[in-house]
Amino acid sequence: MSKSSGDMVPYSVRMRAVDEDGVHISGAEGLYDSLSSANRAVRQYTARAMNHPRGEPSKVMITVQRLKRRPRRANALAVSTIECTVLQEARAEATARLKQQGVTARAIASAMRIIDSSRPMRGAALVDAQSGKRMEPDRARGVRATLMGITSGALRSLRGKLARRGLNRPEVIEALTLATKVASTPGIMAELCASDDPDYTTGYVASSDMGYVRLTNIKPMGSMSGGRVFFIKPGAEVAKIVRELEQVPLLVERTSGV
Ligand code: WAQ
Ligand code: MG
Repeated sequence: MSKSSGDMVPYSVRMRAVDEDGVHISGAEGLYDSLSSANRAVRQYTARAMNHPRGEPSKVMITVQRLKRRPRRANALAVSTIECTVLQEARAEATARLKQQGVTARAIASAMRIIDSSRPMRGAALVDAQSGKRMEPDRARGVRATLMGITSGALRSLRGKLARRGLNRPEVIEALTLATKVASTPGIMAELCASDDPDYTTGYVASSDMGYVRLTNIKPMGSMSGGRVFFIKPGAEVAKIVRELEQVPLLVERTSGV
């Protein structure tokens, strides 16, 4: 969980756990406005890494880093949920919404293959929204969206709103924070996500225009597959998108509707 407030230059705290083969088990991060809150986050993230449905980690890495610049600020995307009873329905809903954003059928098909892969990437694939071509420089790793968090005030407000819908969970808050950063990145048109956790079958599609649209049953229960695809505008400068995602911190400071 991430917390920060005021105008202080915050700390980024990041956690990553891997198994003995170096395969990803879990990760989390946030921005914190003091060393004491960063320290609390370190303890929470460590506990999470040790108790994860993907398995027991053989290595847990925690990074605490003071940022050199103040984060960019954004309002959280609005949250909605489409209850789908079967995978085909969830995929059809995702497809319809991505098409509305201008993503072609070919690019959507390419993205579905990525999220169905049984050995998930650490990061996201960048897929050209027109041609469906993979654009990220490292196709095994993908691109990591990082240096993001939510202010303590926005977090309180968001938890209240999510709780009224039974959605006050770290998975939702963290994915919404990430999706908000991704949607606010120039050159990115939309996102598709399915968790890589075998017992987490809800995913989402998102953009600044449609908000954060949750889709239940986007993957089969028990599946180790999952992934993220960021659809990029044809002709967008890939290096610039990667720099923004990896190096420019973003703080969610206000919530929208849930
Ligand atoms: N940047 C880019 N890609 C990432 C990042 C990141 N920081 N973190 C994870 N990914 C990719 C990677 O390929 C993972 O395998 C995949 O996304 C899924 O990550 O509203 O839990 O952390 O109920 O398993 C969404 C629904 C849950 C939440 C998403 O994703 C809700 C989730 P996970
Ligand atoms: Mg996961």
